[in-house]
Amino acid sequence: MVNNQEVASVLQKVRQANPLVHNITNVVVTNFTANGLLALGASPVMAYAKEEVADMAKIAGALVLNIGTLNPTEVEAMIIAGKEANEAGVPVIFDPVGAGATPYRTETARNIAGAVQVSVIRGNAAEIANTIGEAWAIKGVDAGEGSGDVVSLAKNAAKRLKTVVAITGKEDVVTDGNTTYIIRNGHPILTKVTGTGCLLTSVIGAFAAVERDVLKAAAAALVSYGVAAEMAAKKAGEQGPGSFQIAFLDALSRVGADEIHQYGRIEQGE
Ligand code: ATP
Ligand code: TZP
Ligand code: MG
Ligand code: MG
Repeated sequence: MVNNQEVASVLQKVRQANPLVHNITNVVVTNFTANGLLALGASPVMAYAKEEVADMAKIAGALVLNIGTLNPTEVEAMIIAGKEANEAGVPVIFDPVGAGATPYRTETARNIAGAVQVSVIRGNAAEIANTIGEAWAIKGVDAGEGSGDVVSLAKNAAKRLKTVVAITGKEDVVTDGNTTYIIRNGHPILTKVTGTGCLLTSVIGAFAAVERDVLKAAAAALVSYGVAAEMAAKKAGEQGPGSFQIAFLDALSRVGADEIHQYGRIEQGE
């Protein structure tokens, strides 16, 4: 059972180990992702060329693949990096941004999930559903509401892909197909800043780099991230998304055991 104590301990391990996180991500979120990882206490690197991704992936603590602004050259590099990470035992975290929005994205998400053994896949409900070949309207009204269907979707995806699945939204669900956690942290203003999902995927990478129990790592990342967002919203949420974004980077660098114990809301699901 992952509780706040364990969350705080994995967070502390991230800060102590300063893990190298290799990101192949989208052009929208690159700077925010690097700054977010630095604030948290990880060491980000972005490397995209197919000539170097294998060498970078194998020395990293985690590899993050994000198809937000995909193109064929980048997808090729992602698969090269992913296979090398698998060889080297480096956890691969996958964010199938926009799967279901266009056939190319959907097909690419499925291809990556098939070619690379992914440790954690994180997305909204529609992205996860479309990655496993289930129809789920992207931005469908059901996607972010309740947790019943989302829990079965997450478990189903975890079993199909043999991986840990994190579906985020108002509530986050994370499961390995057998054990499931529901996390009720975060703040709606996160949806007004682009890249907060993408940065979260990379933060899961930082946690997976220091904790071999991937489900525990992902759950700890979700709680820590959500609590940091609450701290930032309290401080600057009233001023708007711009001030919140800056306050959020600060909060990622400050969130610690005290705040996790006070605000962490993780419980085991069915
Ligand atoms: P989407 O494209 O659906 O917005 P995303 O990739 O941006 O997806 P989110 O699901 O928005 O990712 O998750 C990013 C962070 O925002 C997570 O920590 C999640 O818990 C949080 N979050 C999203 N919506 C809410 C909400 N309504 N209330 C609280 N936290 C939220
Ligand atoms: N367009 C392509 S990728 C991207 C946009 C706006 C960023 C998406 O970031 P997130 O974290 O899913 O909100
Ligand atoms: Mg969002
Ligand atoms: Mg996203």
